[in-house]
Amino acid sequence: MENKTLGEFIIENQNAFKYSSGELSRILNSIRLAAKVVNHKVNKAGLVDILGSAGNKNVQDEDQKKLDILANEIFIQTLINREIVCGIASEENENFINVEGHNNENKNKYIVLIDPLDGSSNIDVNVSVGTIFSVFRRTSPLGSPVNLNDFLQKGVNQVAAGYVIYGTSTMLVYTTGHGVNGFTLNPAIGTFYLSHPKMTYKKNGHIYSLNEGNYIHFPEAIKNYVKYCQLEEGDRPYTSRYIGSLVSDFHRNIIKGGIYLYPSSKKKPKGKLRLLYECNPMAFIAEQAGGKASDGFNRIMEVSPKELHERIPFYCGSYNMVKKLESFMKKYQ
Ligand code: P6P
Repeated sequence: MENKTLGEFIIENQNAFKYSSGELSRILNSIRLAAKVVNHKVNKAGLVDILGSAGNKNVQDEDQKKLDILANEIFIQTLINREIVCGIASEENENFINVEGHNNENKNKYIVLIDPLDGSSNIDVNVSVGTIFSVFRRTSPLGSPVNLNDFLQKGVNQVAAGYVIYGTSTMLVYTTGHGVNGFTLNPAIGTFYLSHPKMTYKKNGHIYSLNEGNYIHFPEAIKNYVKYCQLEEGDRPYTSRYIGSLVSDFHRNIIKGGIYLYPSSKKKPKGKLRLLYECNPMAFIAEQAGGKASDGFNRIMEVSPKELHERIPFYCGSYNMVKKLESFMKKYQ
């Protein structure tokens, strides 16, 4: 029997979701549509002159690639046009967006946080990039404008999270708290098919992913952990694999087993990754796949956010590997 499509899967599982009112399904469907449009743009990038810096800087003071801007606009417009969310926050926007409904009556209850094109520094060198999204129920009263606290919720409150990886094939991987499922796009007909049902981490992986170029700036605990990974002992040495695109490194590790690390350093005391629209959604997916996500000491999804674009050290992957990393942080910190 032909593999189930993402559309069929969303409908089938809508009833399993206790708050199902169809709104969440419509959000997932609009992300599905936007992902196809961005995929088309990303795949064409080499052909059409939309590569290279757009000359602007985003809130992270990083060069904005034109595709960053395009992907951001596509996801935001797709969500706004369908009037299915009351608020949106994006890595590319300094402030969150309050979505006005018809005659200013917006009865929608969900907000979406998004990193529209993560790993964008890889765009020009034809390496996989991705989109990361996180969905919460608003905490402020229905019908009123959203406020910052709607977005500063702990990751444990997420109702859905997922990523799109624009790689050798384009995949959409997501969870609504009932496990993790991966869908591969058939570009010939523009349909996502269930290709990776019930994605689950190996408890013990043999891959570690971090930018070892920052080694001298790492905390002592991380230096010792890297040496531990490289030691000829037991099931080690591990293999070092680092693509420099979170979605790609995460995706390889959830399939093969492994740990992704973005530590704090002297240069980046809070690390580089953003808590709200990178670490929390990836942590939700990791935990739903039997893995673990930590800031080195605490469960990522228990951290109380203070700012929209705050950064946090991030260790995520196979359960026992992250546990081991945390033991190093405790012992050497
Ligand atoms: P570095 C991409 O910019 C990103 O946010 C993640 O996708 C990636 O894992 C990381 O930063 C790469 O950062 O400092 O190693 O180049």
